[in-house]
Amino acid sequence: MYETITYRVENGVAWLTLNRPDKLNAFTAQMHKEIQQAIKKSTSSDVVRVIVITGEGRAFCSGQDLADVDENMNLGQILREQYGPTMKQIASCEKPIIAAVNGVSAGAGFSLALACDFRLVSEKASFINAFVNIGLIPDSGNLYYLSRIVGHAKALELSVFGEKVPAAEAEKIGLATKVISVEDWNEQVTAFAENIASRPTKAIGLIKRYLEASYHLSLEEYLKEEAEGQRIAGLTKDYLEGVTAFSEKRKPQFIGK
Ligand code: T3D
Repeated sequence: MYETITYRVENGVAWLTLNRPDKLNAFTAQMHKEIQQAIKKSTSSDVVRVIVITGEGRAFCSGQDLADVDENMNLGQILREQYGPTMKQIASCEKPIIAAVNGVSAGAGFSLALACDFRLVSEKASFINAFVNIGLIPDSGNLYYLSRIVGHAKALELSVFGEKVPAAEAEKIGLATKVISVEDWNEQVTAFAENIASRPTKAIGLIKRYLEASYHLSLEEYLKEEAEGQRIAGLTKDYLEGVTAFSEKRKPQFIGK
């Protein structure tokens, strides 16, 4: 069904793997379509409670396939028609999304990792804000997320120099949620994803929504929105289970509804 990604669901986790290893999983128009389809499918699924995006082979994603640029399109059009919709879909997805950064993550591949909610980083992975190395500006929401994650000064430095940030440095500056050794990679990524899948999915979606909203609203507007969010969370089965489990002094069994 897919040409440029693979997709499978196991134990509440949707595994979306970018699958163009010969090109270090560079983005093509087709890959954007397939990522968008897979996220849409995961969002509407009753069983998926977390999405993991990772890469096949030695890379996470090397950004735009530099051989797949249609010369009749300007770069703004490519961003508007391909990257923008992918990034917006990740941002608005009310299920948590983990970037399992298995190898190099460059250009828009870096932006993809930044747009996700968590970044699990292999000790052999690295990040490169490569845009400037070919005379472009960081795109696909890169500066928007990068400055929020590492701060203005570091975001500027990484973007102007376009140098490799190894995993250990990524952890130090807050880019990596966690750095994982190569030997423990599969086991620890799966354990992290399944841990998140066992949490109250609706509440996590609302946390994502309101954290993002907090950047754009006045406190007054925000508190109004937040009250609506809590009203919705208070109607979930997981809220009832959380409160019941607390009073019964046991661990809650959340079902994501
Ligand atoms: O449409 C638009 O342009 C607007 C949107 C822009 C968004 C962007 O993402 S712009 C930034 C695009 N990405 C880059 O500039 C990164 C290019 N790649 C690299 O700098 C390096 O490949 C890496 C640092 C990522 C990895 O280096 P290394 O030495 O480990 O691997 P390599 O030998 O350079 O690459 C291995 C193969 O993958 C090679 O193919 P070959 O020679 O074995 O047939 C290389 O050409 C291919 N490859 C790597 N990145 C891309 C790519 N092919 C197409 N597009 C790529 N982005």
